[in-house]
Amino acid sequence: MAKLLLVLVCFLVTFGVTLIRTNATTYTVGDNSGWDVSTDLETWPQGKKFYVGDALLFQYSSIYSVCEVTRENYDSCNTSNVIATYTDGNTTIPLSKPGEMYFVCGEELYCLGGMKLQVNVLTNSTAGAPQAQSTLPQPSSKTNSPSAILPSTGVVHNNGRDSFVMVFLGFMATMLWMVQI
Ligand SMILES: *[C@@H]1O[C@H](CO)[C@@H](O)[C@H](O)[C@H]1NC(C)=O
Ligand SMILES: *[C@@H]1O[C@H](CO)[C@@H](O)[C@H](O)[C@H]1NC(C)=O
Ligand SMILES: *[C@@H]1O[C@H](CO)[C@@H](O)[C@H](O)[C@H]1NC(C)=O
Ligand SMILES: CC(=O)N[C@H]1CO[C@H](CO)[C@@H](O)[C@@H]1O
Repeated sequence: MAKLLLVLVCFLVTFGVTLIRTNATTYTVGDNSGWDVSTDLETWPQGKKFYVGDALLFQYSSIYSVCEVTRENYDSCNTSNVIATYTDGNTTIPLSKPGEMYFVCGEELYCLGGMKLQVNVLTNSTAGAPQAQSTLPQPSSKTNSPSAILPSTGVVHNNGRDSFVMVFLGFMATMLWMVQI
């Protein structure tokens, strides 16, 4: 019985970690309005948390472009020296490192008209999840408490972002506990 349980726990942990790791979010900039001079791009990022591993999807018409720029050039809408330029109309930009990222429209006038975006990319994602393995129960352990069986609390530290996973793992832990009795 203990062996079966261990296998189940291993499976769950693996499954849970996979679930967390594949939970990268792609944000469509401006939502349905897209990357457009009429979109309120200043308020769009508010209330959102961008993590390393997420991505921004810029959707825009061919009169626009997307330029990643430095902070100085963002402030002044200076696109003479950009980090990267995209013009394909449907651009996915991965948020691969923490820190501020700045985007403007390549047309200075649109940029001055508010077509610019600043996002703060956070590190507090679940990338370090495998640490949960160190708390796996020993096969000889005779504990009956669900909290001892499932090390899920060690997995997630990001303000309820993956609360679905937590609830799911908690549910499975309870199920396991009942099966064991
Ligand atoms: C724009 O930035 C470049 C270098 O980043 C600088 O050489 C140029 O003077 C700037 N242009 C304006 C109008 O500020
Ligand atoms: C735009 O890109 C996204 C992600 O790469 C893709 O899912 C979507 O189908 C694309 N849309 C169009 C209109 O090409
Ligand atoms: C992670 O989030 C906590 C609070 O939720 C915060 O105190 C901490 O500074 C964050 N760490 C990083 C690296 O962002
Ligand atoms: C499956 C899963 O956990 N999805 C979550 C991914 O993260 C977003 C927010 O960042 C949640 O809304 C999803 O529920």
